[in-house]
Amino acid sequence: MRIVLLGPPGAGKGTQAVRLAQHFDCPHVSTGDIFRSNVAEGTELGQAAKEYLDKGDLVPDEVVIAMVMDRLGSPDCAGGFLLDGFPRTVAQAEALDLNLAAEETPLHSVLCFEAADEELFRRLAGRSAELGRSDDGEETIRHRLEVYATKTRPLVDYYMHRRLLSVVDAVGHVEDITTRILDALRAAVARLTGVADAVSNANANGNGNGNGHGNDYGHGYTPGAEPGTATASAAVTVRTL
Ligand code: B4P
Repeated sequence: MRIVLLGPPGAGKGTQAVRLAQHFDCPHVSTGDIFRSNVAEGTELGQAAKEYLDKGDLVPDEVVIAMVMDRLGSPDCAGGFLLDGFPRTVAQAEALDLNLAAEETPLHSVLCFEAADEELFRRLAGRSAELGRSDDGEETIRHRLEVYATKTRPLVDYYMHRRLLSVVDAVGHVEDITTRILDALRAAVARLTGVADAVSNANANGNGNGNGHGNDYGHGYTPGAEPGTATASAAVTVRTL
């Protein structure tokens, strides 16, 4: 599957992504992890990203977009991927849409993790004590939550409008949250199957769209979707854990 994990810092995207990548046997593409390993190795990318990470700011779009598009072009992503922490801005989401539409490999689902700010603070304080991450200090966490609200939260509407969004209650035992996610993915696949069935019925009934090009559905597009937004067909199954 091609899945995006969205949510505020500390919502557990990374925690769940590891489990889901194992479940679906697909690559886990975490922009945060890529930046942190580049910082640790002292690469040019790491040097460019470090000041943003330390302040809790987003790394500039052009840097992140080029990095992720390059990663998604790798052969191991051809069969699906889990994007953890990307996109984080509308510009990143638009770049992703364009890239996937060009490849006719649209997203299957976007999962938005939700948890109250107090819970996020508590978790990130715990992570700070455990891992000593440079962006888990109290002031930085506060700033990252503001950045999420202004820059990333608009993606909820963006993906809802494209009928790709499922909201996941991210509070509870890690295993229970994974179960919720798999349920949400099953529902998303069922929705896509419904779209695919409706399309084949419409084609069988000769219900073209009258534009002289036949029905665009066959190219993975659906009415009401934004230009350049492809809709995944549902050749996907979601097993129970
Ligand atoms: P990320 O690495 O994406 O990290 P995150 O949002 O802080 O955490 P996540 O939600 O993955 O939480 P986790 O599972 O670790 O981003 C770091 C920085 O990188 C950004 O601030 C930015 O500077 C930069 N960046 C990344 N992507 C970018 C982009 N696209 N554009 C620009 N800049 C970008 O969980 C947190 C803690 O909670 C852990 O300690 C975990 O053990 C605990 N936890 C998880 N699930 C739990 C549960 N159910 N109950 C209790 N605790 C739980």
